[in-house]
Amino acid sequence: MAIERTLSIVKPDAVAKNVIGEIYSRFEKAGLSIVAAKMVHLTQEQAEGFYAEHKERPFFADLVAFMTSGPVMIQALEGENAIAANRDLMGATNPKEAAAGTIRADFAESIDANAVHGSDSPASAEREVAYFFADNEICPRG
Ligand code: RTP
Ligand code: MG
Repeated sequence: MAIERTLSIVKPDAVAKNVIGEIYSRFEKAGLSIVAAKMVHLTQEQAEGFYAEHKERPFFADLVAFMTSGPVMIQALEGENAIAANRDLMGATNPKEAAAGTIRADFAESIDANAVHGSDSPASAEREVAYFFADNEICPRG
């Protein structure tokens, strides 16, 4: 299995609920290591650029408004199959459809306030990690 990196964000709803540590614990218990982290209150420009792939979607304005509504915790995770492993931990986009025991089932309120972001492919992981972290801000394990 491949060691990968993926970009994870604890979204404003989960930061406000004070569950950053509980979410980090799930990453670590699943064998994912935090190799970079920072807390940021995203600007509109940062959020729009990050979610640029969705800019024609009807929910884009709401998504950007939500992602700039409070601070987020941004981390790069590293481990075996990290991209899919993180998506498994997160659960479905809509928390009503998220499997029991997933982060979104346990902490998310709605499809908008859905607790976490995770890269969805190797290409998006590479772009998203580089969007928030310079090479010298990442501390690889191993
Ligand atoms: P994310 O990018 O945040 O990890 O979420 P995701 O891959 O599970 O979902 P994605 O399709 O990339 O959508 C990004 C975020 O936009 C909001 N969304 N709203 N109202 C809607 O139909 C709708 N669809 C998506 C969600 O907050 C989702 O996390
Ligand atoms: Mg996505």
